[in-house]
Amino acid sequence: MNRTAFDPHDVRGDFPILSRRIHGTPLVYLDSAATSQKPKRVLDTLATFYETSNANVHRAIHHLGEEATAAYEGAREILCRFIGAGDPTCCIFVKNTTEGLNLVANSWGRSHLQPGDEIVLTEMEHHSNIVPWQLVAQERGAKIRYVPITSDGLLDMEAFAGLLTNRTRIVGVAHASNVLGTINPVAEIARIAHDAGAIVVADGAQSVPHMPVDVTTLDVDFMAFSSHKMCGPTGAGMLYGRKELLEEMPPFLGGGDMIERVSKEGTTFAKLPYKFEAGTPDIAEVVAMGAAAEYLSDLGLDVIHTYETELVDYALEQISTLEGVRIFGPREGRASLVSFSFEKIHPHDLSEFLNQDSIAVRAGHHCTHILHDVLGVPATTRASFAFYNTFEEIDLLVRSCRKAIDFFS
Ligand code: 7TS
Repeated sequence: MNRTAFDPHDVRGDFPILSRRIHGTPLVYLDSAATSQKPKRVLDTLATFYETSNANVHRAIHHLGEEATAAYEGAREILCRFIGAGDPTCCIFVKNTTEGLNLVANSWGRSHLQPGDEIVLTEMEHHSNIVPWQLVAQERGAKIRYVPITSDGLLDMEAFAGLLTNRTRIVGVAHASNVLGTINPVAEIARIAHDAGAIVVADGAQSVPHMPVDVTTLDVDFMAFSSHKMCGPTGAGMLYGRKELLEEMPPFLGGGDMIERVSKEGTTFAKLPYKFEAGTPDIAEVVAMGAAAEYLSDLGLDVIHTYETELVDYALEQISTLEGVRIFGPREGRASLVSFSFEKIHPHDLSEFLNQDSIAVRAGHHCTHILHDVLGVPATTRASFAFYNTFEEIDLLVRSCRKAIDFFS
């Protein structure tokens, strides 16, 4: 295999946690889809903010208040560029992908859905792009339809087109599946959905950290993603929304910072993006999320994507040599994770076994019950990669799986 020039050893030193040994063995962290590790630049940004600039935002006239506000708004501009949004006022800080998707369901969904309207989701959605829609559908009397997946783990695009009706209001789709690794053709989905008069809500949790994502080219109406999966801290995330939609949407949460004027008679709301940012935000985390986006941009999202594609191709090749393994998802064009199972080993037993070799993977349903029902397995084992992972770590994973197969047979 002809590999790219990117060398993960050049960046591993940026991540203090990667030099940990657990029970005397070097850590092999293969759970970045759950949460990524954080480089020193992000950790330093958090500490420096608290050590030098800590103050609340958008209120104090004093020097620290101005510095904190500038850092917070600076992060919004960095992230706006990072996802090609064009207009920072369309970029709303939330606490994670889940909150971003709940914002859309509660604000746009509750104010637009009528009884008999339809929401189209896919069978591979994470619960955070299902449950908020189920809640609002129940309240508004709307119906949910699910786009089936093919045996290769791709969306059945013909079935998708067939599910759209003149009652379809919303299409919700994961840009990249956290279990199958499938990268869905979001631009094509948006074109078809828009032709049918529906809006598109994309879940970018597993795509934004790993590949160049441009919301303008994809032409989505909303996209949510989390800081903690893109080398940033927990507690921060972003919802991008199309301006015309955000402007006419009612607020999601009410409180300080999101108002223009409050009187006994009622309240008028602040302009975008503040209408959707009630209360004191996760200021330091947002600032450090900006540092994470800059760190990834400096490495190059195209470089990251190319390298991670090589990693996942190698992982697929090696894992497929294991006796009795079933691998889920497409063989090509996928995000950097592999979910697999063995008929005779429970995924929890396997992950416990791997843990003894200091290898961290995730086992379970990965918040995708509907997908696991369709796949016909209660749980899978998932190894998920980031650019700081190495080919040698995949060899260690496969070697440890082989030991587990011997042990459990
Ligand atoms: N959407 C997808 C596709 C995800 O993978 C996740 C988290 C979420 C949404 C929710 O993100 P949060 O930051 O709001 O929690 N996925 C996983 C996972 O696969 N393992 O742990 C969390």
